[in-house]
Amino acid sequence: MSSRIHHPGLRAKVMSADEAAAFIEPGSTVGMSGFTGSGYPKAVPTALAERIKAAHARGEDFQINLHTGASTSTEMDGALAEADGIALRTPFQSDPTMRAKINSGDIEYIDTHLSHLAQTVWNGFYGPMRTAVIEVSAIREDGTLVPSSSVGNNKSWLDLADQVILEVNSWQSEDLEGLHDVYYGTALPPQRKPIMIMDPADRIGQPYFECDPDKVVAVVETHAPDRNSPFKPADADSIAIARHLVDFFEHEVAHGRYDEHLLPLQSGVGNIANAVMAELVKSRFKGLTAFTEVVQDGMLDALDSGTLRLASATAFSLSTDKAEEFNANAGRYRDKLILRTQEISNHPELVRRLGILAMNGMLEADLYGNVNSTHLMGTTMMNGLGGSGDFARNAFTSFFLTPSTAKGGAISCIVPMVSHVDHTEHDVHVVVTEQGLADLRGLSPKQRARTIIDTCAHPDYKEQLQDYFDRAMRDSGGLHTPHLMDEALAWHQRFIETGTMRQG
Ligand code: 0RQ
Repeated sequence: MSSRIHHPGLRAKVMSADEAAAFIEPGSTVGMSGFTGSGYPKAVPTALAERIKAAHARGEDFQINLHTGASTSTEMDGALAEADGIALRTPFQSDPTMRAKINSGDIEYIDTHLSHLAQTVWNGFYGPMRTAVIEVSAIREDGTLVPSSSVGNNKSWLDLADQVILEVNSWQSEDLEGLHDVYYGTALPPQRKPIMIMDPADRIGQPYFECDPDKVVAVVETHAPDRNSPFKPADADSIAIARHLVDFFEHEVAHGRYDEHLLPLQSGVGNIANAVMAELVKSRFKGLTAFTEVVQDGMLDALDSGTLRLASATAFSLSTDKAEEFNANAGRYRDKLILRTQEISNHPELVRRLGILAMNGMLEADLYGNVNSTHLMGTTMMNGLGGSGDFARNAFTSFFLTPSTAKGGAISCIVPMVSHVDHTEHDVHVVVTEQGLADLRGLSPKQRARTIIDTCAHPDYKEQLQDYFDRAMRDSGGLHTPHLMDEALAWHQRFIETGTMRQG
């Protein structure tokens, strides 16, 4: 029996993952833990997928609606999608099988701002939540729960669900205890109060989840690592993008808009975000803070080097090696890391007050600075917008980053008109590609278009974009935001038909 379960009543509820999965009913709504590959339940989802497959083999219907914090893993999202066990998924995913079934129309997916999901579930828009399946790193004697490597929406799922299944994962470091800040002060309007965070280091909650032990129907013990996908070594484009950003930070300090400690950083997921942290570690900046969603490898390095003094997030998203290293030294980070509930880590009130520098990846931007983060060629879901919108709209400066081309140059990531809009031109201050950085602040639409073509477009597409813009200036109905409406999305159609956006 695990030494991590200190509550006698809950110790008596330990059972196998198969037995626990039997509590989940067909057609019900389930809230599971998990955020960018960390802190998701490791055993019950796989057991549930097997149960669903067996039910389907008997000719019975069995699907659930699934809410999480964000993306999980192949053994959770992948297994449940593979089993055709999901009717509805929110709010973010990145698993290839889940993505394929969303795009084939077999799974309904609602892509939503990560800070919004809990309140929409509290408000009943998705119906009642029957079961919560939550990974924790320990159960304390009084029944409170030590969170694991992500906090996400777990507090809300534990509060809302009729019944709770806990997974206690002894792979998670015991030194995580004390690192989390779970806020119980959120209320619905008109009872809302200000959220009293003035500095990313402020703590306003408690390190544990509350959970009525009588609601817990099963406790499952696991010893399994998080998903921990490896990062590719930074490529030339990522390094160039990161360098443009660090130069820009120097420029803003010189103009007195940021001080020597810049402003709290939010950095999205992926290799570019890691490269940005690596360039910051090489720079002269020290004592910075991060108020962000996810702690990646680069952020731990920045904490080690003193580049960052503190990082506040809702989850880890570490490579395998870094996760092992972190687990061996978690105590060292106790005063430098805070994991919060995602409605607080991503809260627009806090993003605006703290003056966040928000850096997020994108698929494409258009001449006017509208950004598509989610839809390939306008119709195919990639991952979801995640927290990018929570941060971008309220950021002090919102940056969107991408290589200038994709698919070996067949796609220009700067297009006349984006094929789907996640972030409007009003929320996008700076666009960065390896070619350069376009500072759009204070520019009118036509000025923005000229700046983006000049600084961000790949040389292979510059002339084509300039030609489009020149003809739009001549033939557009209105000249505030000039477009050729019959041609604005022709680049995407050309790619679909010929495999390239290049004109013949
Ligand atoms: O596909 O690997 O098959 O070639 O898209 O592109 O360049 O590797 O970029 O991994 O940084 O992802 C927007 C998806 C960028 C990510 C997105 C193809 C490209 C490649 C990935 P291949 P890259 P990244 C807070 C922030 C939304 C969530 C978010 C994302 C693949 O940043 O999910 O911001 N963002 N969260 O070839 C067609 C284009 C393309 C394209 C690239 N224009 N058209 N395909 N690709 N550009 C954190 C959280 O919320 C959790």
